Amino acid sequence: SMQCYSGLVLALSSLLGALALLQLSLYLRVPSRYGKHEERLCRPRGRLPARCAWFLQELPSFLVPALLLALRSPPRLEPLGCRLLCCLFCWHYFYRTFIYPFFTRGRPFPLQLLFFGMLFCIYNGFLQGYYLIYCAEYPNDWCTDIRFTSGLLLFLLGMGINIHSDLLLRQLRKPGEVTYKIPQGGLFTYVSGANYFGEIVEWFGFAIATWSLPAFAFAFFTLCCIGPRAYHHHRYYLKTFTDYPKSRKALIPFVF
Ligand code: NDX
Repeated sequence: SMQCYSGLVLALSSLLGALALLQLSLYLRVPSRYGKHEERLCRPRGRLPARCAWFLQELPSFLVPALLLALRSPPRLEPLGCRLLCCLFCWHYFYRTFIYPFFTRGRPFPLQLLFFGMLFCIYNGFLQGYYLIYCAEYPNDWCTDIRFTSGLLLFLLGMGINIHSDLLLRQLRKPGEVTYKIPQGGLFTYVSGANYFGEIVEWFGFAIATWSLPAFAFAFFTLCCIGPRAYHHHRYYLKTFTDYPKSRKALIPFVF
């Protein structure tokens, strides 16, 4: 049966950090090619409807930790913190897999990126789940620790911002439409990447609540993955709409 190999956790977390840096260097200058940054040349055969693509891509991030949690024998009942934190992770990906895709009005998604996205979700789902279920040690009163409570608060706040902002984006289109408009309302009043800002806050909250290397590595990865994308979205809007609000920042309200 499985047990905790701390060397494995260290190796996988370091690789995740390295991938984050690779992403940052790749995507600071050119954006990742999906959504509004996809090249026109791409053949329609190389794409899948956004619904299927997001469902398939994110499913492993829900399934892998959920299975690890369910199948661990003997079941890990103590401490409560481990199960709770693992459930938070699964909760986010339950939303991202079973709810978000069914409402999206996004363009068809490139198969090649879908493939890498899925690999990433398997990798990260395994790392976070394995660490929390087999390795993490928390005192029995972790649920009242300031790191757990403040992290959980940030997680929930970030998730709220992310879901609300994605909802505002979705409402910019009628079903079947694929055009881009200026996002309005909510945190979009302050930043072009309001949904990304929420997602980043969420995963840093998760990292603080778990106080773990794998979760900090994932929060850093998220920052390096969608941070540059927010910047490219911002540039796209400034280039496309002459009446784009001048005071709006790219990612962080009032700062950047
Ligand atoms: N999926 C995370 N790397 C990614 C997919 C791509 O969940 O090879 C990371 C995730 C993957 C990436 C994933 C991992 C790294 C990959 C990358 C591809 C290359 C890269 C694999 C897995 C890679 C190395 C080198 C390391 C191997 O038509 P449309 O689609 O543009 O429509 C959009 C619409 N919209 C508008 N509609 C009208 N008017 C406007 N002005 C509009 N602006 C946007 O709204 C969409 O339908 C929708 C949202 O669009 P957008 O562009 O704002 O968000 P999107 O990027 O699609 O993300 C959707 C949500 C969002 O909440 C975001 O926070 C979350 O998913 N997300 C996304 C990416 C990664 C991630 C979270 C994370 O790291 N935690």
